[in-house]
Amino acid sequence: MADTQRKAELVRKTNETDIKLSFAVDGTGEVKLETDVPFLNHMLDLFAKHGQFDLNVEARGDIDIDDHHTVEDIGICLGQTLREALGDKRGIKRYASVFVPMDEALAQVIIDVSNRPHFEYRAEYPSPQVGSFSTELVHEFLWKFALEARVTLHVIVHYGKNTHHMIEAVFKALGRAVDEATSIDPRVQGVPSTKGVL
Ligand SMILES: [Mn+2]
Repeated sequence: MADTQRKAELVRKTNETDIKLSFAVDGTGEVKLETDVPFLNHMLDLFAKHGQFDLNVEARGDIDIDDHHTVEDIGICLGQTLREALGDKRGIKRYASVFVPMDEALAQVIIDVSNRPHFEYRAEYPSPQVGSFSTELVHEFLWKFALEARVTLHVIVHYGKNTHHMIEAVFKALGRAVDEATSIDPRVQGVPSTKGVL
């Protein structure tokens, strides 16, 4: 698999953040996360472990303001590396719909690796914060990821009581959905689109 492993890396530096990120779709869940946002580290760890991705993120950001730019820009970088890693998308399944429970919480992620960026989000959390992390940043991360990966992404949190659990279920479901949609289906000849291109 070593020669054909689908992976990408990038360095992105702005006045707000400084990010180095490498992402392997065909990984084994090997994760190294050094960002200034501990809750996001926890969520990215779940995403990569449950998607069997390799993910290495080094991110410094202007968290003296708040976590917003750092979370947003990591979403951008992850989306860009996913898109680059997939190349012409030959042979992929393209679609996935995944439910993941986390105790009392249930999340669903539906993805189409479509080259058509679109994001739908239905989630209402009982708490606006998890520790020092603002739950509104989950939306920020996911929609920038969808935009840059150029995927159609629908994220629904059906129910839950514990905000930490609800967001965990989202990131686990995202990992499993990206894994399934990007997996190679031997029945797929070429690119899975009637247009012939994705
Ligand atoms: Mn947890």
